Amino acid sequence: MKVFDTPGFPNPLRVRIVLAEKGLQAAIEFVKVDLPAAEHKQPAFLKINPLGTVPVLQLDDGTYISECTAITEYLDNLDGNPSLTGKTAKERAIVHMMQKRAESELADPVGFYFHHATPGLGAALQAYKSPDWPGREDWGNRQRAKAVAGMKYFDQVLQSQPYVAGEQFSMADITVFAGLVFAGFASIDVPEECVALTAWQAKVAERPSVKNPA
Ligand code: GTS
Repeated sequence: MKVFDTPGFPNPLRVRIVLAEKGLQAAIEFVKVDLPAAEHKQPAFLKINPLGTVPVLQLDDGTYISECTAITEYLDNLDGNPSLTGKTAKERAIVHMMQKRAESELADPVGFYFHHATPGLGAALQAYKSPDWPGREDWGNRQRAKAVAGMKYFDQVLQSQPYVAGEQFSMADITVFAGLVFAGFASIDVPEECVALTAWQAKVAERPSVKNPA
């Protein structure tokens, strides 16, 4: 299998943590995509993912799978022993619920803020990400506030359970963790009062898959 991505970037990190969690590092050939140069917005890449985002997984039969959630589902179920996406119907529902919240309330708003209210990754990419429009920066700054509210929400969740979706580490933890990595990159601090979130972040950072992602 191949993964098209940009090492060190937050969504690629999500899949690289999954690969390490599942012990699949050796099964993957990585193909580097030059994100700041907007390589992922050019026709060659749009053929493999029309939405122009990384990461993308290519299966050995040539099938392309984009979206971290879908890639994680595939990789987690390859061995018939899903450990990151839930086993029972209830577990799967809760993991997916929290995973969606991790994207919509934290990771996505951080990205929107970064690309709309800051210089982002420079001119080549910003031309695709955030062409000028009235109110763009104001909207971006409101996304920053949304991301901080998301941090407070996850802090509240983690006050009463060890992981984002309950008792076990899951795909939802990986998404919140990557969202916080992105927030750090975008200089959005975790509020000091979010003690549970900060403690959880330190605990997750110690996982072998997070210390040594694929
Ligand atoms: N929902 C997508 C997923 O789950 O894969 C989001 C992927 C995404 O936004 N990836 C970013 C990207 O390709 C890379 S990163 O910033 O997360 O590292 N952005 C490029 C773009 O132009 O949207």
